[in-house]
Amino acid sequence: MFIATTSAPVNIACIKYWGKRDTKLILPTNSSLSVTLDQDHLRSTTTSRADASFTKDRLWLNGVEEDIKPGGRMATCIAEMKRLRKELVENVDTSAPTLSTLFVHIASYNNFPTAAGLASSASGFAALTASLAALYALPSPPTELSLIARQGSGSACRSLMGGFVAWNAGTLDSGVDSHAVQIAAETHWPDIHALICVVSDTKKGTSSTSGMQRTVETSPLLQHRIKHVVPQRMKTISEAILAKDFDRFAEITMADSNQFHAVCLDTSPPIFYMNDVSRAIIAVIEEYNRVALLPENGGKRKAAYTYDAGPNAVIYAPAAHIKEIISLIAHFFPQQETFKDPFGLFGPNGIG
Ligand code: 2P0
Repeated sequence: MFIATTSAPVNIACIKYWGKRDTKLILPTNSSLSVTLDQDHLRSTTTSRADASFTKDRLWLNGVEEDIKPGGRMATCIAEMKRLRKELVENVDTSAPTLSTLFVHIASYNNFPTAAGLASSASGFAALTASLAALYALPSPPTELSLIARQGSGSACRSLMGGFVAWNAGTLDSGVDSHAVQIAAETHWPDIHALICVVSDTKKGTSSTSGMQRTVETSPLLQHRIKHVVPQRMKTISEAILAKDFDRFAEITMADSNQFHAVCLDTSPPIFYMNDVSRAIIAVIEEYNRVALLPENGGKRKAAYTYDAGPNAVIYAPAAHIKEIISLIAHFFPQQETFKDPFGLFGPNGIG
C-alpha cells in the first residue's frame, strides 16, 4: 500500500475568472488573480492510496462515495497524474515501483460548507492534485501541476500556491500556457487579512460551470470585460500587491467583484448570486471607505469586499482595521434572527 495525504486551502479571487474558451480543457476567457487563504479554517484534505488489491479508481467526498465518470474531470486529473508518474519517474528510474499501473482510492474532506460559494472545488482539486503528486513522488513544480488541477476546476490551479497568485489565461489551444504563477509569496504582505462573512451556507442555485457558459453565450458586457477591462486590472493590481498599496488593491478588487456580478446580471436569463444581506454588507463597507477617504482621515480605503458565485462576503483589510470591521459587521448584522437595516434599504421590518 502506497499512501499520501496533503491539504490545500481555498483561494478568493480579486480579479474574477468567469467564462471558458475551451470547456473540456478548462481554458478561461480571461486571466484572474486571487489570494490563497493561509489559515486552517477553509481547507480540503485529501488522502490517496495505491494498492495492487484495488480493482478500480474510487473517490469519497466528505465520507460519501462519488462516481468517477469516465472522461469526466476527476478521471482526467487522475489519468494525467498517472501519465506524469510514468513519464517523469518510471521512465527515468526503471527500478521505481510502477504505481501508474495501480488503481487509486481517494478520500477528500472539506472543513467548511461545500458549494456555498466558498470555492470548495478549488481547494478540492488542488488537494487532489497535490496528494497524487506526493503519492507519485513527482518532481513537478506547482506551475506544472497547476495545468492538471486546472482541468479539474479552473480556479483550482490558483490554490497550489500561497500568497497572491495569477492564472494566466494563455493563448494556445493546447492549454500549455494556461497556468498559475505566484505574484507574491504569503510572506510578502502578511498584514492583509480576510474576513469571511457567511451569509448563507446552503448550496447555490446556479453552478459556476453552467452559469459562466451561459454568460459566454449571451452577455455583451463579458466581451467588453475580456478585451478592455481585465488586462489592465491584472497589471495594476499586481503592481499594487508588489507595492503593498492597499488603497489601490481595494479599489480594483471591489470594482472587479461588482463587474463580475454585473456580467451575471447581463446574462440571459440573468444570474443572481448576491442577496439583500450581501448588498447591505457592500453598503456598510462603501460607507466605511467613504469616511476613510476623507482627507482628515488619511484619504485611503480601509477595506475591500468581494463576492464569488454565492452570497457570502469576503472582506480584505489590513490587520489594524480588522477589529473595527468585525464590530461594524456584528453591529449591523447580529447573529440572531433579527437583521438590522443600516441604511434603510429594506423598509421598517428588515428584509422580511
Ligand atoms: C474565481 N469563480 O475566479 C471565480 C469568481 C466564481 C466567481 O472560479 O467550471 O468552480 O470548475 O472551472 O473554478 C468558480 O469557477 O469553475 C470561480 P469550473 P470554478 O474564483
